[in-house]
Amino acid sequence: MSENELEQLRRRIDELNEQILDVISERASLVQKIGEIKKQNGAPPYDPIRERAILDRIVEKNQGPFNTETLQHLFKEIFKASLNLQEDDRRKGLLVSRKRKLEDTIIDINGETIGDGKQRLIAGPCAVESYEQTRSVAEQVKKHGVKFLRGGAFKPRTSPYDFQGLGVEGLKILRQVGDEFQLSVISEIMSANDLDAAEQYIDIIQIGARNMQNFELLKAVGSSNKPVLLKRGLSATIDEYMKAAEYVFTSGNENIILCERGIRTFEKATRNTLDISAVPILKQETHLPVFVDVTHATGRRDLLIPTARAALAIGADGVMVEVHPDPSVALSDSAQQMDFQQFDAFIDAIKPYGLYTQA
Ligand SMILES: [Mn+2]
Repeated sequence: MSENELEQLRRRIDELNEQILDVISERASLVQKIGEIKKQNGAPPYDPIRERAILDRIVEKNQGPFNTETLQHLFKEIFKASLNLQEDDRRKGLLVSRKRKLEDTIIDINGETIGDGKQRLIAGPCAVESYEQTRSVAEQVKKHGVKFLRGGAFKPRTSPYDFQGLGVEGLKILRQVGDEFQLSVISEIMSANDLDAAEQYIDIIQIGARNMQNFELLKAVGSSNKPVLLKRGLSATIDEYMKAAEYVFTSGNENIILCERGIRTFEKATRNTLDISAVPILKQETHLPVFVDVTHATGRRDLLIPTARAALAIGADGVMVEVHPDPSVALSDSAQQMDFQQFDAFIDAIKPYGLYTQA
């Protein structure tokens, strides 16, 4: 074979590569168009029966030199890449996506706003244990110009033998104390059966990490007119988290606050691993406000100040922490709740980092 002939063959290969590029690009555009039509018809992007038929046709037409397996593999890769394009398009299509709404969602709760650039605090005991306990925490929260009081009434506990919360009685206590101190109150529900009571007594309904993919519950709170604070699941990816929020949104409730609360990793130095980069990612990918629950993310009192500062610095719309009059005897999360003195120091330490409070 002469040098000249080799050059010629190589030029031909270059031409063919360009043709292959043109052809697979055209194919990809067609797949995108098909994806659009399927979306309008509510059909799933992946159609295994059609894919099998296409592969069979290719095998039939094959005259070598590739064997069937190699050819099928090559085409499967092209199919996969095209399908990924459709998935990307669908993700951009989520109603919670920034691509669908450029402006930030701002949520008005009794005249206080969340998501408008002011960085807020939600504070309160892990669990509502009694009227006196909740009232004493509310007094501290109020003292610091914080407007949102949290408190668990239905507690999702790892062990069934642990304190399960006061239930509806706890919600009533929160309401009473909230009214007394003009605070908006937030509490978790774990079942759609408790939605009526929640709507009656609280201002923001929390969906906990363990229920992030409880789709029936998401749909139920999606039909409520109360704002929802949706915590990220223990092992949820950002994509899964966004889709969970989409359930609430498409059920009719657009007032959703996202809350990063740490994810499960191999690390044992903290209770969970705070995924701090999730905050700017969620702010970019969605138009929803994003909070950081530093108490559950770390499980460590000594890390509350640095992680809260990090959350504010990275652009979170707010921080959530737990405060208890006497954490050592708290019925839940006693290792990470702050006492009142620690809460004073916490507020002083994070105020210079942008925390918004009212005099
Ligand atoms: Mn807790």
